[in-house]
Amino acid sequence: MSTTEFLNTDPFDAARAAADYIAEETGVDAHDVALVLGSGWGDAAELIGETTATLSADEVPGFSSPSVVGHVGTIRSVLTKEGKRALVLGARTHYYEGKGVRAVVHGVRTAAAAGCKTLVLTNGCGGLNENWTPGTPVLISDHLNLTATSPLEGATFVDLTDLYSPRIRGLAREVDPSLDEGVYAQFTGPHYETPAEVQYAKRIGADLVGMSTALEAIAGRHAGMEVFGISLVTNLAAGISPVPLSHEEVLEAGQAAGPRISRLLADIIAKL
Ligand code: 8IG
Repeated sequence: MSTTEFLNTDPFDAARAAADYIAEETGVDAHDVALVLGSGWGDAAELIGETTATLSADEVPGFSSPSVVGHVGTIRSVLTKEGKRALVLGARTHYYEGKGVRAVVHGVRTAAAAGCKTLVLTNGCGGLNENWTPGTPVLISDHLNLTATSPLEGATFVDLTDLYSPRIRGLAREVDPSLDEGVYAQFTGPHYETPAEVQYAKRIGADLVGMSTALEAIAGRHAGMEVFGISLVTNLAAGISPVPLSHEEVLEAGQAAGPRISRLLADIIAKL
């Protein structure tokens, strides 16, 4: 499906086509839970279960290869110990890629069309709380959509109260009671914020700043899925730390967090 074809197709028909392709190729008629892997979370799905099928994202209708190096462009079907089918989307389309909001939420709509009742959104982001050293996972309690757009079109008045499932956040805290929560602000990117923008975000209630998740969460709620979001703070947001963080430190912190966030994700999914 070309970009033009995709844009001329009803987004839910496009999602149906992708879901049918996934069912055919994985041999799994219906998946239960979808997992979107963001920066730093690429290896975190390894403990969830046994991968039974791996598709290259660009072979699935409406998907395209990720433009960010380090983002994994695969769609996997994973069988958990509990017998649940997880659809692991390693390829997220970001708003800053300029492919439009429909492309951004195509994976989420495909997951819903594939039968998923639960949507787990992960991301790497900047933190506004100085206690959150790079490598700290934080539960998303709510969001500020600063993209000035919506994945919903027309008079689609969807309620977003409790968008980030209090039930699943509770399960996550059963796994790790030390987990903090925060409000995630989605900026469009691809540039990072200025220190003034970070202060603005702080004053309007943000704890985390990133370039994904909010639009996907809205589409997930609209599609009827229970949404869970978890961020990996990979850096302090611009101007929060007196010393500019070195990219090396950030990568190291992300690496060091690997085993913890992998275990965490697998344990949360086991409890769903
Ligand atoms: I990793 O500091 C990562 N992604 N907007 N700001 C925004 N996105 C991010 C940041 C950050 N760090």
